[in-house]
Amino acid sequence: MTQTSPHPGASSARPASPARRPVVVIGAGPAGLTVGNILRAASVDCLVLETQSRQFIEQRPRAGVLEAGAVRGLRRRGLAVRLLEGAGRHTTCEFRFDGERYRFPYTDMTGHHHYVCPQPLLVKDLVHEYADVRGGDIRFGVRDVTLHDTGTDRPSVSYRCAETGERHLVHCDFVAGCDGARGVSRTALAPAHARIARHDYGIGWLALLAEAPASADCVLFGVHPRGFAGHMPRSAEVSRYYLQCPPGDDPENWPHERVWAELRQRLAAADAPPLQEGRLLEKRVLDMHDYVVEPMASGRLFLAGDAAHLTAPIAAKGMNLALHDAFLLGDALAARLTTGDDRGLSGYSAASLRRVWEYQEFSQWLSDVYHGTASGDPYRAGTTLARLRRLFTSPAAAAAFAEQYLGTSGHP
Ligand code: RFL
Repeated sequence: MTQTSPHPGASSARPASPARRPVVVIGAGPAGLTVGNILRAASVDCLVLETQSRQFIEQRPRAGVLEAGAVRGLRRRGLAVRLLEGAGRHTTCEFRFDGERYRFPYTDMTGHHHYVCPQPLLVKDLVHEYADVRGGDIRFGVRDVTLHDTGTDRPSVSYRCAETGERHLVHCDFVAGCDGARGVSRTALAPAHARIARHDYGIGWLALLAEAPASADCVLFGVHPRGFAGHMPRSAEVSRYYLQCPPGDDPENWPHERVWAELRQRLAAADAPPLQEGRLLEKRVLDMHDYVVEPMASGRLFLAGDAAHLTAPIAAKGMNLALHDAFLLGDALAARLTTGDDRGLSGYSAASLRRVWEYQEFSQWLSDVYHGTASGDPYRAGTTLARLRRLFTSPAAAAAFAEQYLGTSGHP
């Protein structure tokens, strides 16, 4: 069993790269920072390597909705406690189709709700806790991160230092690959042992951030023959919108006027208040696709979050899954390195993948609902509307949807 070494301190007077750490965590997103924080709380030393600057990751806009289970998991580990105390809550969502509004008050139905938590705020909080409070070692702006010998008992990770350009090699017992969809960890999995399942929806979403207050008191889903439109209130100043578009579309094809005209049409419904329009702060096209790596571990390398699986933002599950993985992996690594208990690590991949596949299936289901009426296929349009109406006429169908939407299905 590996002994943890005394910790050298936080970020200010940064010592030279360590020669050895029990764990090297690659990537400082929600997954990597949560794993790092759990390890530090257990007095296990680790090194977090991140290609971007601290300022960049603390401002990168992405997710905004956390499930109650993820919030419980963070609280239990003493993470983001104050941030989440002040977080807003979503209790209802509203579907708009056939020119009507259909409210879905899931908290009244189930007692559960979502938390509004912009990802940059969570990341900022997790970096602060890891580096400034728990004294964790983190290197920003690193280059050319390379994993070595992860199939052996003596893995290592090398990287180029941001300031000096020097190459460093860090020996470790375990590597946590938390470097997201575009990282390098996934490529280090032994090809003979890992399978990547992929799905392409053939659909794009224009993801927009508007400098405008919310246009509704809850999340809106517009299911329209011209394409899906979504609205997610974020803060008093900024709101998120989505517009279905062709995959690979150029955001420049969507000038201000076209965006708002299209949102007005797709979110139109009887008695709906007008949209609060504003300057567009972000405009990017996301091609909707999913992948799942199975198993999520090989030798001494364990993947977590988007590095292991991508769920298109259709069902807003990615950050929640990343945190779920990180809780399991952080706890398992801490148990292995402090008591020698190996059970968490050996069951990690199977336990994570159960929830991953559950959310993949929900994402498929929801994609059919969101995009069916715009498919050009009258048969799909008809079945989509039948599904939607059932949510508002069948308590059993409503309960099943609420369970998956809230992430409470089969989970305490
Ligand atoms: P991240 O957040 O991508 O973090 C990975 C980190 O690794 C760094 N990195 C490397 N570091 C070292 N070496 C390398 N070679 C590296 N390569 C990359 C990166 O710079 C980065 O800092 O992955 P993580 O931690 O797995 O977290 C996943 C979530 O970020 C992601 O699933 C969510 O953002 C998805 N998502 C949503 N999830 C939700 O649960 N609810 C939502 O409402 C929601 N909305 C969204 C979303 C994702 C979106 N985009 C942009 C894809 C909305 C959008 C628009």
